[in-house]
Amino acid sequence: TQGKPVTSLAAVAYEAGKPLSLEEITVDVPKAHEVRIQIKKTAICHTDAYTLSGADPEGSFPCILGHEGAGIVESVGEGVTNVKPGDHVVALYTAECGKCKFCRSGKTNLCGAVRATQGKGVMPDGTSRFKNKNGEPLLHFMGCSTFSEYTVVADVSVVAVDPTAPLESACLLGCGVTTGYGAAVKTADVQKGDTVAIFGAGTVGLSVAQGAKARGASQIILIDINDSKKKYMNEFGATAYINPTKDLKEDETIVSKLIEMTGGGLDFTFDCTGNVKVMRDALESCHKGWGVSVVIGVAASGQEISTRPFQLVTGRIWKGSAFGGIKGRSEMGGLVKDYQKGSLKVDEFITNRRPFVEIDEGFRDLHTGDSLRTVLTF
Ligand code: NAD
Ligand code: AHE
Ligand code: ZN
Repeated sequence: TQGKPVTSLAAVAYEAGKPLSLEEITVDVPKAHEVRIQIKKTAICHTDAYTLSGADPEGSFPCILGHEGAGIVESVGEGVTNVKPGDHVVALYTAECGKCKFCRSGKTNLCGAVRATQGKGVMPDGTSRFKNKNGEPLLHFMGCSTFSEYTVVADVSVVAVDPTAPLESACLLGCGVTTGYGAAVKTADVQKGDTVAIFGAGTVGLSVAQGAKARGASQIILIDINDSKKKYMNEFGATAYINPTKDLKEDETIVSKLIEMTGGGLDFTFDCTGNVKVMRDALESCHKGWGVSVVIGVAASGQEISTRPFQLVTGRIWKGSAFGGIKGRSEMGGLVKDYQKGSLKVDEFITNRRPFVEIDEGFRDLHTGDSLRTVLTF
């Protein structure tokens, strides 16, 4: 197949809010500094559902969604040196070129190399490698497009991983697990004895919990409005669970309850819901003087956060985290090693396994609230 377009089963999102279309598409050859991957496993992250719903201001259609995927390099374009055909790889929606202002800063995992074209759904040369049977181009998504058996990504957007690690586990490191774990251990840098509250007990929130536990947090409080999430709390190290729609007394708010439970507020809080009202509660339940609230959740187009500036004047810090602050190409190998030696839980997030053609059911799994990750197999 090297050097030729390939036919690929894909789930095409033609329009926001419309069902995905399972069809055969054509995936072009990788150009210079591009890599064609045969995706073996892809999971569905809440962000895929968010963009499909039409809530993402960057969502452009028709496109091929999916950004939590792992597979095998099928072919590479000219000038690619970081991976070769046969390598087991994870696609990275946060690229790492190592050369741009962001990469060189040492201050962030964000990379400027391909982000502008990535946001427009095209490869760095401004064109797409996907087309449907009618020859119409289909857009890429988050630089990954893992809802296609074959995809093309920029070389800076892919990392090779130990081939002995199962690809179904590696794929979860492409977003949810890494995002939450990294937000706790890197962005927040939780320390032994710290108190932590996590709003939203999905894969991202529970991964924050496991990061906080790894750091020796003294209290890890999970907040979710869906009680089917409570059963996961012990597995990932949470010490308490609150459903604010049921577990509060009449004169309590989630903020007052958390402040009371922690003798003044949390050292760290995390929003893993994408709800801007929840983001405010997360900030306001931080301890005066030093509490840090980390926004991870992705809010719909037009939504804005607000609080009284006095909350910040009195020492609370509002910050955000993308991909857990993790630099994908430099740090993925370490996460895979942690997984292999048993110190990073990954498989525990796989609650459903399905063939790729059941992708619609996979989205339904996500919306029932009972599942964590559905892994789809090509
Ligand atoms: P998920 O759907 O699996 O989990 C979200 C959880 O939040 C669910 O359990 C849901 O019941 C709960 N929830 C919803 N509204 C709530 C509320 N008002 N109060 C408390 N809990 C509430 O999603 P996920 O895949 O874990 O992703 C979580 C969020 O993080 C999403 O917004 C996603 O888009 C975002 N995300 C961001 C990054 C990043 O790098 N910043 C990466 C991955 C995901
Ligand atoms: N496109 C949206 C924002 C989407 C967003 O915030 N994405 C997260 C990753 S979610 C993964 O599941 C992120 O890391 N963003 C940083 C980046 O560079 O995209 C919008 O509002 O325009
Ligand atoms: Zn994601």
